[in-house]
Amino acid sequence: MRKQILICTAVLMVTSPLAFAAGNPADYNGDGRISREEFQNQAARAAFSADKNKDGSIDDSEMKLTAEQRKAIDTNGDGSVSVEELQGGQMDGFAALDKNGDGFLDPNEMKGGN
Ligand SMILES: [Ca+2]
Ligand SMILES: [Ca+2]
Ligand SMILES: [Ca+2]
Repeated sequence: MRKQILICTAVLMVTSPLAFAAGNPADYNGDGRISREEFQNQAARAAFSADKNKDGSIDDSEMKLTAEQRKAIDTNGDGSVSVEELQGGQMDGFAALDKNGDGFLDPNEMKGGN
C-alpha cells in the first residue's frame, strides 16, 4: 500500500502531462528509456520546483498530498516533507516501476502497466 502511494506520487511528479507534451524531457539522451540517473535528475528538478518559497520543505499549498502520502514520504517523521524526502520517495517509485530491474524505465513501465 505504502509502495502504491509512492509510485503514484513519483509518476505524478516526473511524468506530468507537461513533461509528455514534447516527448519526455526526463529522457535526456533520447533513447526512449529513462535511466536511473535521468529519473533522479528529473525528480530533483521537480522536487526543487515544487518548493516554491524555497524553505526546503513542501507544504500543503505547494503540493496537494493526502495525509497518507505525506506520512509515507515523511521518512524522518518530523511532520514535514522536505525536498530530500520528496526526492527519496520518487526514487522508491523508480525501483517499483522498474519491473524487470534493468535500471531503465521503458515506455510500458512508465505507464505503470505490466
Ligand atoms: Ca534515456
Ligand atoms: Ca516550501
Ligand atoms: Ca520529514
